[in-house]
Amino acid sequence: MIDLPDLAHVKAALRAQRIETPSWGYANSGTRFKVFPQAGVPRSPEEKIADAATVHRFTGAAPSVALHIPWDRVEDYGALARYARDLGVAIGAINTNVFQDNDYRLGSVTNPDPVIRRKATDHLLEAISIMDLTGSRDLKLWFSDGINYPGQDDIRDRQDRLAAALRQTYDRLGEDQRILLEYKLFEPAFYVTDLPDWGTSYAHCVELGERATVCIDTGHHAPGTNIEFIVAFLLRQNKLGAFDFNSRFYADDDLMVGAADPFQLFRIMNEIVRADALDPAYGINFMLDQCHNIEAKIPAIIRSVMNVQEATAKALLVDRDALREAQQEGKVLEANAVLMDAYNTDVRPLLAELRAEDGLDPDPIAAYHRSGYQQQIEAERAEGQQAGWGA
Ligand code: RM4
Ligand code: MN
Repeated sequence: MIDLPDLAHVKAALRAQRIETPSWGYANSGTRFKVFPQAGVPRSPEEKIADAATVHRFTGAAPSVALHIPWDRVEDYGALARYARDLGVAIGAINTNVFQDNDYRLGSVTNPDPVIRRKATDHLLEAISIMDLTGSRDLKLWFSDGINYPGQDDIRDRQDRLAAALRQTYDRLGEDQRILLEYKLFEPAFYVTDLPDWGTSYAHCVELGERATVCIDTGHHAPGTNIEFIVAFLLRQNKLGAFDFNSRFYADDDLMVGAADPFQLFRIMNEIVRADALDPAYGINFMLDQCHNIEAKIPAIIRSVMNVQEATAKALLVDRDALREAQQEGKVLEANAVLMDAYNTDVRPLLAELRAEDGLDPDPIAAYHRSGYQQQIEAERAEGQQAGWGA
């Protein structure tokens, strides 16, 4: 008989868990074929923050919201941060955007034209100024830079240009600020992407220094990539800074985390628990980076937070002593069974109990639907321009 880990310990770990939601997840989104607008979608950064605060109100686990510049550009960032604080959430990572300007056809920080490289780097520096005003710790960098045809540009020169822009950005960071460097295999570039994988991101982070760490977007790999290996490796090197959680069946699908492959999410969280890296004090930012193209947005984000909690609870239930013993003794099937026992445990009653103990509704989605918030935003936000990828 396997001893289950002490439940008080499991509950304490789950209570401490924090998941950051993305402002753009509340806005309209779609594919290149069609964006289907939804009633009640925010028209401003403030309304996105209000929705994020609502997710936090029902889950108790999502106390920060990531912004995306320029989609969330405002006159007064200090006021925006105060607005968020009054609603019970903090401004999280600042995401930069050097992929939507006409100037970036041949790249942003890796563009062959130094004037365009300057403009792109200035945007990254501007994002740090916004962090100064909002109190954000994390600067998230994702570059769509790359080339489509062999010979189009010099692969190595582009690495030099990337390194130079990252250096300038890193040197501008305040003491408590850091860079989260994201990578993505392909799209929009189809031949070379300048930051295609975790190894490239890791190497640039090592070159930059302690305050540069890798961000793993779970949708940014080749099919079949073993993401938990990347997690384990980066944790061992102290270079895992963040996740952009989502799930995918094919490419960068940006579906709800844990929807396409809940077992993969469990395997990832298992490495996190193995490294004792769950607590916010460890410094990993567990963010969502998702788009809800056809499903209702706020319930989808609540669902996503719950999916991460469920995978985490299962990872916390792994009997570490039994696992280690089986591993040491080379008992392959027994070791695998320890993991599967935890994965196959229904943790929903445990999470419901935890929420009830904390004064939350045990069923956050049902509570959201009962709350009237959706009807309220649909009425209040009937007029005006809904937020989307361009605003
Ligand atoms: C990019 C990347 C970034 C996110 C934007 C919206 O593909 O994943 O993390 O900020 O999308
Ligand atoms: Mn991402």
